[in-house]
Amino acid sequence: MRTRAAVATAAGKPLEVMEVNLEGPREGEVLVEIKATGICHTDEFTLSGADPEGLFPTILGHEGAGVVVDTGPGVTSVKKGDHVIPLYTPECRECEYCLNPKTNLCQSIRSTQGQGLMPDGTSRFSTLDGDPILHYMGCSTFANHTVLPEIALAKVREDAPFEKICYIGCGVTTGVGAVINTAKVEPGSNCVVFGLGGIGLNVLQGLRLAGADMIVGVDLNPARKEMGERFGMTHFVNPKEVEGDLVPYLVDLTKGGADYSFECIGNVTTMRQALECAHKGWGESVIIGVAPAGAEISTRPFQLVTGRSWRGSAFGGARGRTDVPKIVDWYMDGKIEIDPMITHTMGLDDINKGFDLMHEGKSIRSVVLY
Ligand code: NAD
Ligand code: AHE
Ligand code: ZN
Repeated sequence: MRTRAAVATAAGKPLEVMEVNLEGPREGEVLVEIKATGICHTDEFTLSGADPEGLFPTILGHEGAGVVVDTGPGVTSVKKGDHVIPLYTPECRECEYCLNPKTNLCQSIRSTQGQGLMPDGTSRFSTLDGDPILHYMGCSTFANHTVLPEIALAKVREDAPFEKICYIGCGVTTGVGAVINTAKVEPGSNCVVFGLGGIGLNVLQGLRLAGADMIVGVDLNPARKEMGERFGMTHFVNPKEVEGDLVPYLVDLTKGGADYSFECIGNVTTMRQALECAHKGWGESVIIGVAPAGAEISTRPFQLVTGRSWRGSAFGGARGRTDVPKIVDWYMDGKIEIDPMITHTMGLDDINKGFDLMHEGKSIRSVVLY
């Protein structure tokens, strides 16, 4: 079939909206019509050329929601008409990783996914001239139709609006999940969140849900103060307005250091600050931000010797097929908010405007509606 897609032809270039060919689903695969997709900072990161796994030409996008249109042979867990959220972290429920309760990082298709290919090593997308176009993070939600393995689809309730729940495909689950699944924050904790964008605001609402006491947000953009307060932030710190070093300022503010800190920027300097503002003896710092190719983190080992620990969280530690439908329920039950974070919507033809708004710091989430 043919479908419309925003194609990333090369690093650093605007996306090009065009008709592409899409082959139907093979064994264990599913054809999905994407109804809405968010634009995450990770799409921008890969498009910029900073992602060591970034390959071109490709169809980016990994924060979508849609409807099953067709299924390949052997598919049993979803059927035509089901509402689904694509999962860049699949859940096969069989691999060594899925069988280990300590991780959500299913590895059953990770190597082909990282090469922009389906599990059988081929791509379903091509140009109208027949040149292959790569998949991205196993999702490619910047195409109106896409093909995914069934293990990479969470089936969700049908009364949930696509244009909101697409955000659960990455940002919401990543932020809320990092608090609940990864850090397992206890009520009464003092916490610091670096970066109050599409991920950091969801960390804030996760902390509110977990019953954290002090919730400090750190961002260079003053407009994020009001937004952060809406999602439970109790104190805002703009590093530009702090006299002297940020770390001792945060340690003082949290009366000895954060029980938990979260880095939601992707900057190795703020990763170090997040670790070092954690409480001596027990403070845990969770890295969520994705740093550019070649970047490395550093700190004095004494920071760890004296009881701080450094951790990371991918997709909020969530097992997608199991946890994503529950997060959709939380949204539908009013337990978490999504609507105010979706600051802009646009059609596929205007997708590059979504990237501009992100660069300008004007949007939290832009959502493309098909
Ligand atoms: P975003 O652009 O919406 O937000 C980033 C925020 O950080 C902005 O508010 C910006 O003003 C602020 N900021 C930038 N530099 C800063 C600095 N030096 N000090 C303080 N604040 C600063 O991005 P996002 O969509 O929220 O994504 C955040 C990061 O999380 C990205 O690196 C993204 O790739 C990553 N991410 C990781 C996962 C995961 O599973 N680990 C999932 C999604 C996104
Ligand atoms: N390809 C990059 C790393 C990208 C990365 O860290 N991705 C996160 C999800 S970001 C979603 O917005 C993730 O889940 N990683 C786990 C995985 O297996 O990719 C690089 O540095 O090579
Ligand atoms: Zn993302």
